Amino acid sequence: MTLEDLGYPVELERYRKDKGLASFGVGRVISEHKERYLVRTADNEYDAEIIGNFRFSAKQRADFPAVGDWVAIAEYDENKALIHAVFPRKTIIERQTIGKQGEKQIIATNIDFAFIVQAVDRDFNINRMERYLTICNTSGVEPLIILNKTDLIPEHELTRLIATIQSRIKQVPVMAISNETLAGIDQLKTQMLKGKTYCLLGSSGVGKSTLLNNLSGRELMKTNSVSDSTHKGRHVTTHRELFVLTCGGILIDTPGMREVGVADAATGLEMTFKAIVRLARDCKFKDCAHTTEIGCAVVAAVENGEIDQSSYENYLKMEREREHFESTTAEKRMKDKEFGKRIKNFKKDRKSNKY
Ligand SMILES: Nc1nc2c(ncn2[C@@H]2O[C@H](COP(=O)(O)OP(=O)(O)O)[C@@H](O)[C@H]2O)c(=O)[nH]1
Ligand SMILES: [Mg+2]
Ligand SMILES: [Zn+2]
Repeated sequence: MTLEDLGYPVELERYRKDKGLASFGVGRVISEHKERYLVRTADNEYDAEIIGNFRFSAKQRADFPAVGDWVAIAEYDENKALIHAVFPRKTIIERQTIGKQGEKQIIATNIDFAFIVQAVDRDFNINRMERYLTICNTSGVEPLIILNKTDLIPEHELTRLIATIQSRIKQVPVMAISNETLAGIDQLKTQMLKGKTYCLLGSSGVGKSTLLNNLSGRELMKTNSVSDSTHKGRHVTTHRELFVLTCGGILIDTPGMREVGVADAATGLEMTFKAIVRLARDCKFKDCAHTTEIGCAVVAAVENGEIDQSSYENYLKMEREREHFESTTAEKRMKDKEFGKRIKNFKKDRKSNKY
């Protein structure tokens, strides 16, 4: 395997030399478990850890390596290595960390395309689709909607679902597949580009791992939602999330997500809800909440059906989440600053023998 097969971009070669990292090996993080990383290089796979220095200089969670990252490593033993640096990321797919307000969690990095996977049975949910879409749009990752398990519904029902999606989500391709009958799988395969990185986004149980296996033609990933939880307990070296497919594409299977909270997703929201945001901007009222105001352009568009009511409600919900995220991080920053000041004053006072 070459680094190009793993998706290595030429730009990083420049960066590597400029930063004096040329003497280190280069690899891609293919899984992470409790600060242990599995790193794939051109001809080896390493069980890697970050150098001690790294932990001290890292200011936040996001500074640590994540699946999809390119890293500079040094081998210290057979199949063991230390990670010295994380190369700049082209894209970062992240969401609001569950239970930790104002914090972001990286799902994967250096992704070119995302497959937003939903099953056509009970999982089907356009609001959630818009959520994933917002996350993709925020990070500059090209989305593609995949409807799976089409074997479970009649043709006309599928046609209706696709029409429903397209009336609300414009300009995002929708593909229908079945892992059971393999309908649409070959077509999907031919669309995938060599050296580009794809990631699978979607709830647990929608068929992401089964799709990965079908795209690779091998049993690479354990399937069914039950095994998702057992993956967590497994040793890092047996658990992989990034795969190079025979079609040349690189595919990342992320663990299923129960919640997809949006973080600082202003750009993404604007892209996902273009029509709504545009109308809101042109609204004649200053400080309009665009909810009940008579004469508001957005309210009028919802009323005359130009904008889908549920899409609008979904937008408002995510916009509130985004605002909440922003105010919590601002608060945190303020606290950190005050804390920093107190320490500084304390040191000053100590110098002048106040203590
Ligand atoms: N009927 C049907 N079942 C599927 C299809 N794809 C996956 N499944 C089943 O759905 C369950 C969850 O699949 P899995 O790939 O583990 O989902 P993941 O959690 O998204 O990775 C498994 O029992 C699969 O066999 C499909 O196209 N049709
Ligand atoms: Mg899975
Ligand atoms: Zn308004």
